[in-house]
Amino acid sequence: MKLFEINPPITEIDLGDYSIRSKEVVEQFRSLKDIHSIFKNQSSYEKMDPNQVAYTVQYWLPVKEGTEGGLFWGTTNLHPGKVGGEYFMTKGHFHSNASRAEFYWGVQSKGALILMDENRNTWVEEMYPGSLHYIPGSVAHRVANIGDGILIFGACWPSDSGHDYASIAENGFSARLMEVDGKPVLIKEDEQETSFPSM
Ligand code: PAN
Ligand code: ZN
Repeated sequence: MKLFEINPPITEIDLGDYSIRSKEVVEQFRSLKDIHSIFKNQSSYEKMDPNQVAYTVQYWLPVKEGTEGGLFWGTTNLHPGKVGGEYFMTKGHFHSNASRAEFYWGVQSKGALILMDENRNTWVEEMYPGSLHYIPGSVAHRVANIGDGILIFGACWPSDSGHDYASIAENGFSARLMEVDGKPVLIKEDEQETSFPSM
């Protein structure tokens, strides 16, 4: 007698590299030229290949963007590199729906999660395979690759979070993660120099 059917899941992740296999997956590609204005040293950027990959993201969006109560899932592959001593990093954003929180976790290689609250206090959490990060609402988040290989991290956030990139494009974070004597150091922005070229 057949009591119930066991269906295959509609989505799978590879437990090695966290790549997602799903019908609803959306791929995003960011080259250096797409994100160059987030870096301090534009003259160093001018000497680099603008088409080199900075990061790719796979988004699994099982519900429509903006749905209350739903969840989204993402895997980011952030390439290693530096622009004038500043590590390759994601654009970074606040959530438009400010109360919405997020989980990040490290999958491969070494990273730094740069967090900034609404009062522009900035701090950093180390990322490594197995590190787990709770990003509260109203906290901007960006990740820098401080290792030698491709940094992979996972993310899960509410489907009605939205992404506010404009505030970061306009005002940046209040500190930058730079390599100094071979080590990552968080350097506060000079308050006079907080304006960024718009993206
Ligand atoms: C992540 C990010 C992803 C890329 O899924 O969207 O890592 O970073 P940027 O969006 O800052 O370019 C997330 O935080 N979602 O909310
Ligand atoms: Zn987010």
